[in-house]
Amino acid sequence: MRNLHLGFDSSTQSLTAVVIDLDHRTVIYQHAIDFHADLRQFGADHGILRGEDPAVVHAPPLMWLEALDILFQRMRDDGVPLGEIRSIAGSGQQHGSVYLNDTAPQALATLDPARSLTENLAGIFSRPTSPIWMDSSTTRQCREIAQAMNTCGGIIQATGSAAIERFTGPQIRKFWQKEPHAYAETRHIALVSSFMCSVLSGKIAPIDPGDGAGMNLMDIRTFQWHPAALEATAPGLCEKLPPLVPAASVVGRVSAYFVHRYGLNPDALTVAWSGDNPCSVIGLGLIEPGMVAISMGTSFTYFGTMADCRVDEHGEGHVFGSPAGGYMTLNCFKNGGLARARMRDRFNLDWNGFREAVLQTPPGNHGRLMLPWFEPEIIPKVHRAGVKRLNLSEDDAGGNCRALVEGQIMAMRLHAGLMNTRPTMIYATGGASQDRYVLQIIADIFQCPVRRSMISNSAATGAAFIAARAFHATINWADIIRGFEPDADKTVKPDPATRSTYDALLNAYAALEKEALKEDRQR
Ligand code: XUL
Repeated sequence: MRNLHLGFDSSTQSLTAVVIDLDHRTVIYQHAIDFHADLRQFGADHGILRGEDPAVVHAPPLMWLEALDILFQRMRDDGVPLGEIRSIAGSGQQHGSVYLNDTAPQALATLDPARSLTENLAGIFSRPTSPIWMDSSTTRQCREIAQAMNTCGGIIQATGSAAIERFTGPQIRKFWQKEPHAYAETRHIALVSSFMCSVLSGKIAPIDPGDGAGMNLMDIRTFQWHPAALEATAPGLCEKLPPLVPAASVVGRVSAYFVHRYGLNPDALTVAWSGDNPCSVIGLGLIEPGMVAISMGTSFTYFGTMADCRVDEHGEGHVFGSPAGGYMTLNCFKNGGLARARMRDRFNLDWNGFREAVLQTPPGNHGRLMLPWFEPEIIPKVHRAGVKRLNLSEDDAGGNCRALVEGQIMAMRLHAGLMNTRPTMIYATGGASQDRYVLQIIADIFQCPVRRSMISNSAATGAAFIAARAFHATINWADIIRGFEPDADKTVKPDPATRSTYDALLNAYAALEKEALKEDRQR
């Protein structure tokens, strides 16, 4: 039997599977189901449901289940040796929560392989939709939780993050306040990650410290539920949450449903899932403290590992448990990939056209600037969406496209937060990292070499590494990930001639941002 391990990534817009062969250090298969293209019947637009209130952003969990069935079917049709997979883990979009009633454990344990997952599990939800990380409708609940936590050292010291709108605790509090009956009917609250793991395992699955830290509910030092934070959030919460377990813990064996329906090995282990950012830390090989990555997916994130728990008292950055042990820090920018797509569409371009537009203007864009806030932003905290321009006409395609890309990267440098020291190497991943010109802009703005990771699905690949690590408990992390990254020279070096241009532009950007934030607070 081969040494195969499967990692999933249940992200905002797609569900991806990556299968690795640990003996041969190769990714033998990867495939994604795109929710927008393949699962329109669930009514979501690019994987998300919007309410009348633009701050409310949910997703239908049944869509994720249907995607899981389709993906397994696809793997089987593509000849993936599913019977030789030894362990399965996964990555989930962080913070999103799934609400289950008391029929869930029995339904999960007795899945009928003759019916689809959506048919089997349609009745287990006490809330039909799941608030996800793009939801920013819980400002009031954040304030209440932060206030209640002031008596015990503050929410940042306790949980590693300020009370943040998209984090699970404030979302749970809002649910309890607005829909107390549905909250009372909720027997189990899962994260996207632990929900998907529950389905694979046939039982309610635990939460790991990587994803648990994104809830405003976990003690960031002990990796246990924080009693005061639970109390500040909603009554009876402790009984509704699953246990927290160390990263890469074995949960059990794969549910018989997947054995009978798709031919998985009944002995295949299921392993606790984590958040997409913690999984990317592993997928990118950031196991040494000080390594930094920029991930450019739906959101843009700036993250890296650190040995000790240092929290950001300004409340912008977050500290999560790293699956490799120790900690990771994370800054999340909501106006990432979707903002790029909006700008591309605004000028009717494809990605080649977008690149050509950017390259029409030189680094620094002759001082033309944009604050790319198509959506309310997470860092810096912007309540009301609105793109701001300086020296830039709305119709100037080249100027706007470059100003967007430069603005997104300058925001990362400006808010590097906890990772305040200048990085010595940045690993880039996610869709936009395919473009060399984007890497050059990152290298120039940070004046630091940038390497595009050749691991194309870093979160799903990280999850496959986590699965392998759980199976081979005696192999250390360095030995699990060694050899997967081809070592061709793909480092993009900064152009020193751009240093002063970008230093000046960054000052102008910071001033523009300060002014816009003042205005946002006044509105
Ligand atoms: C991280 C965050 C996003 C999601 C995207 O805090 O909100 O990066 O994890 O899937």
